[in-house]
Amino acid sequence: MTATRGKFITVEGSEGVGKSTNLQFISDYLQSCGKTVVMTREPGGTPVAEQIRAVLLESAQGSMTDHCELLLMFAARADHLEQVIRPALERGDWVLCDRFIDATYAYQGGGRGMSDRDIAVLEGFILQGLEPDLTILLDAAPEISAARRDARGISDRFEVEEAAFFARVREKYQQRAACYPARIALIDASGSLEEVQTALRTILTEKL
Ligand code: Z5A
Repeated sequence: MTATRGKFITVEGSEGVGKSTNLQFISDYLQSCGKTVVMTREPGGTPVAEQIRAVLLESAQGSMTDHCELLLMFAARADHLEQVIRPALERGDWVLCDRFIDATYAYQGGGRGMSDRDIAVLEGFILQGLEPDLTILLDAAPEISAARRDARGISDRFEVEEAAFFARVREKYQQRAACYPARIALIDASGSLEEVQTALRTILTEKL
């Protein structure tokens, strides 16, 4: 990375908790501070990674093994990192990504029960030491995020999982926030959008 490397910000949390809504808010805030922002998402962000996303989200439930799912997440991430994230950071742009590596620990690790050690091996191989400068974790009880998701009315292969799956996902996210307090800022996302965005503005001002 060059001395002018941009910053890498990721936004995480359970389904429907408000990531996309707040990603736009963060992007607007950063641009008002004069930053060039590349907004992207995982799985996805390149033509091939978007095709992998479609396989991951639209396949029938039970149609793929947990190992296949994990490797597809990292295959999409490898393409995204090399084609979008690393070049943008090298240019000095700020990359704002809807989900990244913490989602893998939360969903494939917490949700599916795969081992953190196996995920860490793939993380080392594909990320080569790159980590976000800041991760915003939007946290809310599963009932709240499920209600927001249902109001929006779309269900993918993950969203049809049982409540216990999402409880494990949330627990793993919370564990990671406790393990990496300098990088992961946990925001209570159960309040109104205005309350959440006030908290976001405070964190962005403090950290960046
Ligand atoms: N996945 C994985 O398993 N492993 C990985 O490594 C990665 C991903 C990277 C796709 O993610 C799936 O991939 C995901 C995990 C898996 N599946 N699940 N579940 P995704 O990010 O595309 O899918 P998603 O989590 O369902 O995101 P989403 O549908 O875009 O939801 P969101 O971005 O969190 O929420 P939103 O669309 O901004 O808000 C939902 C609604 O709530 C909307 O009407 C808002 O206006 C409303 N909202 C938002 N905030 C508030 C507040 N504060 N109050 C009231 N209403 C609100």
